[in-house]
Amino acid sequence: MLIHKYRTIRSLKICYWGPSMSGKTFTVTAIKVIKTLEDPKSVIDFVTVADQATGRTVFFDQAVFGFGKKPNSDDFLFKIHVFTTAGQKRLIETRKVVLKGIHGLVIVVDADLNNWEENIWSLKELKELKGEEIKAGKIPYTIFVNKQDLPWGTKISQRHVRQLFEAADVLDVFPDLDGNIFCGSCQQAKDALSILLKNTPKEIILNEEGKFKKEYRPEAFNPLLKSLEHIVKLVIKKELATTK
Ligand SMILES: Nc1nc2c(ncn2[C@@H]2O[C@H](COP(=O)(O)OP(=O)(O)OP(=O)(O)O)[C@@H](O)[C@H]2O)c(=O)[nH]1
Ligand SMILES: [Mg+2]
Repeated sequence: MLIHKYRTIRSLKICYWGPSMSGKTFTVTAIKVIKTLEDPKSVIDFVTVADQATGRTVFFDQAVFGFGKKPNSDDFLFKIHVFTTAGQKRLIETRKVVLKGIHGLVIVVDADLNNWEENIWSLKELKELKGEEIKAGKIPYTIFVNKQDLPWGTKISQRHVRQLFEAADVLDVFPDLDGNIFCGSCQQAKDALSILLKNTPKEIILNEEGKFKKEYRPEAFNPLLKSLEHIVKLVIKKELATTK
């Protein structure tokens, strides 16, 4: 019975939403890199469409990850299609396309206090486009506050998130902040991994199958991975409840 239910929700679409330069592409790329090292089969596809000169996303990035290993098999129960939106204001039409049919959202906040207004604008636009569905509980969400490597006093940290959502006048749409906020830095994750790979002999960090041992995963990756895993779990829970 459970297997049957799972079959009905095999593909999930998760969208990373946030202002330009908040780190959506960087976050999904970092997740792809660590997954490729730890379990290459869990990375089914990865495409990024960026402007050559600026590196900014012009349409979307897409990654497809396997999630939930079937017992005694290399197959996964779910295919997670992860999309990032193009954050530049002028690209609203592409964002509307990417938002179509999403099952869940990871809202990326740019922790740089200089970008407070950009965050507000991005949250307001999300409310305008998907507010009703989110409010009705049809689209679960998690919040990833990136760039926590910025110095204290210049950044938005966990305790400021409610203030930000209040300032954007979106608390009616996102009442459940507690437990859904993950703070991290993809820059720190990248730097920590580079140092580890450079300084540690391969025979220590790789297992006999040539896979990166999870116990060596730099801690900085955890908030990135947890914000995605948490949204996937929320979506599966919701889908199971509605297919009963
Ligand atoms: N200090 C710091 N900078 C970061 C971090 N993550 C991203 N950045 C910076 O932000 C830039 C933009 O990151 P992207 O991932 O391309 O941003 P994006 O949200 O995909 O932007 P769009 O594609 O325009 O919507 C990067 O080149 C970094 O310079 C971080 O954790 N810390
Ligand atoms: Mg991008």
